[in-house]
Amino acid sequence: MCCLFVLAARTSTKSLVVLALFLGQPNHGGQFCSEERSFGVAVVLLFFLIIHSKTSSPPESEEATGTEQQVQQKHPIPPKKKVPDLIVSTPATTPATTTPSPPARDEFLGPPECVKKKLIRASCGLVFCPPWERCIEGQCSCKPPYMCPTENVNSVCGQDHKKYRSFCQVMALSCRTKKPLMSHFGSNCDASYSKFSSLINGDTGVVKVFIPNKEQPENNEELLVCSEQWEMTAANVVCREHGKSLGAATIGVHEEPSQQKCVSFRCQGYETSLAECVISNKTMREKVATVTCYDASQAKNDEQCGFLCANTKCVSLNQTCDGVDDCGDRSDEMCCKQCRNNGFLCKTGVCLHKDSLRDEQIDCLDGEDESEKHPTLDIRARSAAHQPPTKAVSEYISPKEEMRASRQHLEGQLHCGVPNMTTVDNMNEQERSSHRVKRVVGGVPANPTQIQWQIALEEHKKIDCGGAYIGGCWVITAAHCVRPSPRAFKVKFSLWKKSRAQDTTDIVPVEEIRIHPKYNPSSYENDIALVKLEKLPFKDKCLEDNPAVSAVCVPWTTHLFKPNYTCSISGWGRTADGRASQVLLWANVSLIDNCERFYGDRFKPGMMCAGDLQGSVDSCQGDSGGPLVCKDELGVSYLWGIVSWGERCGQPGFPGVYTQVAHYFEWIRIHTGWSTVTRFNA
Ligand SMILES: [Ca+2]
Ligand SMILES: [Ca+2]
Repeated sequence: MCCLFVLAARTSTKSLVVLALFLGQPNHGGQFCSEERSFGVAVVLLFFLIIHSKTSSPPESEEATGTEQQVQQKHPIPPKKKVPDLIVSTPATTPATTTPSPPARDEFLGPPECVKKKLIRASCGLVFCPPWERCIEGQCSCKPPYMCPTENVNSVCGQDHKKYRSFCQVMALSCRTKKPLMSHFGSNCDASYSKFSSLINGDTGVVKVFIPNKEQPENNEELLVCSEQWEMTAANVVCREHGKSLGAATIGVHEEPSQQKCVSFRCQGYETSLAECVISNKTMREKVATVTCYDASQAKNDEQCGFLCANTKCVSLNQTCDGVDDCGDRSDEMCCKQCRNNGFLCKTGVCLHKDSLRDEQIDCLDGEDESEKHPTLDIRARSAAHQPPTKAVSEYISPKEEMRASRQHLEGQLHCGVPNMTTVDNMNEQERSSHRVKRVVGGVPANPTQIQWQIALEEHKKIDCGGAYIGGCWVITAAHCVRPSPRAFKVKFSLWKKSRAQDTTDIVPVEEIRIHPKYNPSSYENDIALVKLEKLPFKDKCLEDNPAVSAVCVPWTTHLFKPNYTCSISGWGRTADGRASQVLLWANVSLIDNCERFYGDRFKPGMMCAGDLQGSVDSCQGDSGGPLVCKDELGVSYLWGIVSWGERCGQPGFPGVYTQVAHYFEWIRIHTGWSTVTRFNA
């Protein structure tokens, strides 16, 4: 299949003329249409002339239809098929007018179509898995314990009197057996040492814990739980520890006439025992925490229940969307429009506990909870948490450091999405004299080393397609740009002028081309291909270190960026005068949802739209296969789309269509391996 070129022009009257033309017809044998190309160029010019003549007067609808027909004749229209429903979850959108029965309308919880999906803690399209789990097909799954990091970790004693290397390792084992295993941090674990235990008083509901003192076993302590920080999250954990799978029903306060020694627990919700939570602030109090565990017989039917958790537990409506895991499976926090009680709303609609803000762990997919625009609530508490658990006075037992180390270890495996700014700045300096580049929206020349993941795909000495470098030996492009003959292709890194290499340009031969097995050249479904680069001689890498080349991150979830988000596209897009741009161009585009409204059933799952509904040339810049890149809240760039096809772009109602990269995450991961494609949930 050959060549979708997107052509764009900007006329003096600001009418924007754009054509998407297929040069030649789709074919099956992977033949490339070099002969049709000159004919195609003539057609391009002809179309340009037709359209250009119409831009001087306001277009009438009949004329527009005529143009559409002409264009569509060039566009292969697949046979009419029933379009499968596109799965687009947009918790941020307003609920449909027909609201299903419960849950009742609430200004915090919703929308209902999200609630119906029964999303939980393990729904890793929306949240992160803990370090001992990885995300497979949208669900967190237990990892083998050996995959836990081994540096900067503290040993842990298990309830089985065995010593384990790290918190992560114990949790990975617990994850598989679904039974509590952790007792306490320490290395003296044999049977002569006591273990962590907890007790719920059958009459009062008062929670008592026994915490081994790893330094001085003679100072082992029996303590109550202080009521100040006592929340449902921790109450659920202690009930689960005692065999109540649905956790706690209520929490409360018990007052004693005299002061008692107590500690506070802060849990995340995934724990199988209070031993795995942060234990802090040993103090004296008259008021202590109580719990009553949830009995399955307490279950109410749908009408009586304020909110029915995914695990069938019933909680009240005002327990939803407050950042506290009341359900025990987090299902009460997954579909929110706003958060109660100072919870923090991620753009994915998940409410976080207020303590998750600026705690140095990314909790929102886009990192917004760690963005500098949010002030830290308690800087002192944070710096105390930085110290090793043994030295911290208040948090005397805490897996937080371990969690942080594990996440850092995992997330530090891959560097992507952050260009090398030194290179950009240096090159800018060099180019400043000859090219004064104004950074405005809309197809402006890039700086020579600005878009460091952009590649040019050269086929038989001709560049018709772009692509994106995702790290290792891998490049992603559109399936319609390639055919399975690696020798015909070369990948050009850090190319700026299309026809002339710059100092930083690297040209790498291709070893293999993997086209998506379900790519359909007539409908452009699954228009994605992986290009595997040839290794350097006697080396285990495919390109020499190049400060002007950086990998872009591969998004692992379709929830990372929402409609209307501004992203950028780049390529050597052609202009209406038929000539390709000599230098790499870039432009801003917005993500557009419900693209069926523009393209009907030609818009398929795995496709995505972007552009400008007002009709701007921006959406058409860039060659096929080129990257559409979105930046998250921490400045990390993700390859969100691949330029695939478009029609009459630049006119209202015809946004550019892109391959939605996140939709193909599993396919990409299987071919390239975890370490190439993702920092998170791996
Ligand atoms: Ca809640
Ligand atoms: Ca956080």
